[in-house]
Amino acid sequence: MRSRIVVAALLLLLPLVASAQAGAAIVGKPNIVVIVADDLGYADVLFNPQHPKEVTTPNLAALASQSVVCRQGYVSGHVCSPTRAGLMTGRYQQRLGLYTGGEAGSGLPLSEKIFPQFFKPAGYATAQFGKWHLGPTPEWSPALRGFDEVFGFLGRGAHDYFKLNDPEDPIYRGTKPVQEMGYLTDRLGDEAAAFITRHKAEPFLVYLAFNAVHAPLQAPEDEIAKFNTGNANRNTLLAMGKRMDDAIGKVVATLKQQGVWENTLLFFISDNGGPLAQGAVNAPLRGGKHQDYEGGIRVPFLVCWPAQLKPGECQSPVISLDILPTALAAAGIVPPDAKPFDGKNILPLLRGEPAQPRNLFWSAGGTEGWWAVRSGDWKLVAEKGRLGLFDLGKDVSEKNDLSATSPEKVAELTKLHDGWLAEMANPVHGGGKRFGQAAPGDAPAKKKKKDGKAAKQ
Ligand SMILES: [Ca+2]
Repeated sequence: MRSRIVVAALLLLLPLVASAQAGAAIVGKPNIVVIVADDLGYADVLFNPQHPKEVTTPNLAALASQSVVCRQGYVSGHVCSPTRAGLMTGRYQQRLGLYTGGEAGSGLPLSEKIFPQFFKPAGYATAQFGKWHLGPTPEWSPALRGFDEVFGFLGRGAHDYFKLNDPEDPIYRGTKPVQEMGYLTDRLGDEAAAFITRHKAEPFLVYLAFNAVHAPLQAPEDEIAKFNTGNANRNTLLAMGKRMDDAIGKVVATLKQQGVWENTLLFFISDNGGPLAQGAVNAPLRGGKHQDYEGGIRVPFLVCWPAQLKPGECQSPVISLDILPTALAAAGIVPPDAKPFDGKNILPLLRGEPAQPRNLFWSAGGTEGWWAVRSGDWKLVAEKGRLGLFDLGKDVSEKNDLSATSPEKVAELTKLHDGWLAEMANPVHGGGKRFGQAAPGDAPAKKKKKDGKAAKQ
């Protein structure tokens, strides 16, 4: 009888032992902070040596000096929403049929396991601040998809920076619309900093997705007055960037003040290139947002982990899809039943190990007509069927189209892209995967007789 009692007592204690062990395992796990700027120009940060002189981002410059600066950091989409779908899943968003902003913005399928859902079971406190753009209505809320705390907006890609209590486009805390005051960029920084302060004693995941510097061009007047470029749009854009830089400075300062800076793995990217029409500068890259030239898909990209990564530069291609697998590797989390990531753990690369060959792919689907592939330094880019071939090692600005002189390279890269595209799902909003293709499932075009009437089939 006594032994039975002892066994029963031990069984009762087992969960406590298990939870204590889990608690012990959690100690030392890095905090993960993912900061996403919106539509930020490649050269509109001080840590790009080719920035125009009027750019003012001192906090990002200080962060870069403590980071690995990824000079060939890409995103998986040339507009907001597709990139975010890829970031949240670590997989090409095209695998879900999400090629365009309209497709991804209509809703990242709820069946997909996303970033916070990998971290929450490992004991992380999770929070999302700012722009979601992966589903327009509350059933798509990040608060229902693994984020413990949410402060931000759902609807479209943009939000007014001053009207924070518009019932037509609410700011949500969790799933509830709230009445707010202030400048949205400031508020997002404040909220992220407050979350970090509250959760400093446990590992946390913060996804801070600024809508800055996306349209509408709005900034406090006193901030705009600090810029005098001769271009009113650019003055406002720079003021928006400065305000975001201030908010990032506040988050970094809070991590330091709370004693968690050393063991925080922080990523900073823009979701796509800067829109030239709004005065963004992507030098020395060609093009901008909405394009698969480098200016649309190569972005400011920092990775900072003071305890583990020596500051410096990475000259090998990396992509936003790598962020989730890298964060999981850093946290020692093995995804139990995940679909295979397209992204890779880039910690070895960031520590200076040699890069492994990899190919990167982009596609905005048939409706927009852009696609691209990068293999080594070669890049093939297509706009509505018009091909351009570039050697990025010699021509980062994509000025010299080599497609006429290197047709074999065009064929090789086209084949690579075709192979990749064949693995991707059909666009959820219909149409072909590639410009000029018929919509999948469409009846084949009817053959016409010589007199122009449709033949019976
Ligand atoms: Ca964007």
